[in-house]
Amino acid sequence: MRKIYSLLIVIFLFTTGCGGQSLRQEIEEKTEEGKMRVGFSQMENNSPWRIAETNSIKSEAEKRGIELIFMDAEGDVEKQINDIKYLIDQKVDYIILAPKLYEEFGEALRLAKEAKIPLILLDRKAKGEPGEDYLTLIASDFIWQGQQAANILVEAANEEAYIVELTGTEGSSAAIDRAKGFREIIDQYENMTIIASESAEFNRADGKRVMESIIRYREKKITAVYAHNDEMAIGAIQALKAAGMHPGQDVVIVSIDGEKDALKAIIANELYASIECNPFMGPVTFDVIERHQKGEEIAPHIVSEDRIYTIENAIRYVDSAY
Ligand code: GYE
Repeated sequence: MRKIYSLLIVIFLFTTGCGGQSLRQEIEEKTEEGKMRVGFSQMENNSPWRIAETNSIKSEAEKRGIELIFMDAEGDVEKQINDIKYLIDQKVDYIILAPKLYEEFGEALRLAKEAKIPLILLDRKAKGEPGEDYLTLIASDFIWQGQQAANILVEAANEEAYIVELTGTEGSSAAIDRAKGFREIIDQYENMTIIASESAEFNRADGKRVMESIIRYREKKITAVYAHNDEMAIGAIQALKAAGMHPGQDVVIVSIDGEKDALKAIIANELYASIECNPFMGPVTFDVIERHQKGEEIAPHIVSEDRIYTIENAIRYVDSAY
């Protein structure tokens, strides 16, 4: 009997054209009957940062009694698009999407919207309008991170450096904006020169490999490295050491994330600083979902607050880092 009533309410709301309200009502009906179901499409799950983020989402869902359908695209954008289609077919109540690239998710966003499934972009941007093509973006401010990395490097290098930039995945919003923010500052200094800029895919093995090849073919002395994440910086440190250089002494290195190995490298005086990129986004993400269910207004971009790790504070945070 209750089911019939629920159905009648939903039909009533649809026919009276309550728009966004009817969708929310429908979700409430569903949750009343059973658990809410949320799909999470993760781009890959193979680095400390990604694993920390995945675990944060999973444990928060569990804590709140929400069923989570987890999809790992294993770095494959085609698979990630299919994963989203699968979640839409599963008629989940919400989709959380950590998109690998910026440009390629237009169709997926459109399909979720057509299916009236609110979609939250997590940690990276995908092209589209918040509130229109997706509900909101929950992520760090990558431009700010790039600017901070540059400011720190300028100071540490006394406004003069030959910089190697190890960029993240080409076409990802994290790589695009971290490069942009960095240049906004670096370009103001005549003697801060980027001598090489190459992608190392946000991972340690490529960081090492790419750094090795840059060292081999360099024309100028390398005095600084800016890596778009810690994993690549750690790979670069290994390559520099293998080539007889002394990271922390003759090469200043700055990166982004704040993972445990990076804090250890700061304490070892090999990494100069790491700009935090907080991966623990479970609580804020499910708060957004709960607030949205209550009909509250959701801001288009929810920005994580990130700190800066240096020798001043790394010891304090290393044990609790991921
Ligand atoms: O910094 C990096 C990861 O998109 C914020 O992606 C994320 C970045 C993070 O692979 O380590």
